[in-house]
Amino acid sequence: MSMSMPMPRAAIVRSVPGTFADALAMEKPADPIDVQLAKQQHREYVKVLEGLGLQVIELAADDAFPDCPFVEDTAVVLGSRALITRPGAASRQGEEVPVKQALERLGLQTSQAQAPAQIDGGDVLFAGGMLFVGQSARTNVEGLQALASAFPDVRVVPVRVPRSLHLKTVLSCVASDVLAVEDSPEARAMFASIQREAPFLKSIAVSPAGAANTVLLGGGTVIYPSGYGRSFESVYEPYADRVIPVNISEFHKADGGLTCLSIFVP
Ligand code: CIR
Repeated sequence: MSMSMPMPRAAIVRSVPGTFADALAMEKPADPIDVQLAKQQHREYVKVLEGLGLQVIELAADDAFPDCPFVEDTAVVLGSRALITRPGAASRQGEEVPVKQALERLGLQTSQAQAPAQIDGGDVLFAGGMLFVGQSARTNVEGLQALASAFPDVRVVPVRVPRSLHLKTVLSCVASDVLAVEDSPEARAMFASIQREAPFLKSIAVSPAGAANTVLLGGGTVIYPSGYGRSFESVYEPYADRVIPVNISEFHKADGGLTCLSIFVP
């Protein structure tokens, strides 16, 4: 059983644009993205969040930004403050504008990462009271410093991400002191450097690649990505009070996990 945290009050999501098949991908998917199916999967994810009692703020899609549903990358929220990021992919810079407005409408105090900082929210994991920040192709040391300035009271720890897109591509929280960690040498090394700072954090090994990106919400609720040909209920149930699968196969094709699709506001 998990130590329960409160449910966030709101989630910001962004609809799937008609251009979503052009979203960035490290490897071109064998099966092209089915945009209609992506829209349907996104609607189902939104329904799950609404079913949990969250206010869902759905920003309009913008065809000029094929990656815009991956809102997580555009802001990092902690308490009543948000750092608006400067996304690491040039084609994504600008996605943060409506997200900033939405966060301010919700009453958050925002600050903005400035060039040469680059930071994607997918590289930021809040665990054990610290902010772990992937140093990846998308997030540089200036990005990490922007985060540290936005949250001066929180310890900020760099974690090297040699191959994956983001830190949270391969690990995420399933409980306040438990991380799901992809069963790969890269992910294990990343978790080891996290554990050096936070020895009280435990891990559970999850495969295949991509399956370790879960969303932890209040009341010990874990949403996990299904569509990997197996179910993870039995893996997560010992740590969670409620486990909900959501199939996001079309987002995986563009290197997106479940966490990418929302920003939670306490
Ligand atoms: C990108 O390459 O930026 C998008 N296709 C995927 C972003 C995934 N975001 C995330 O993991 N937070």
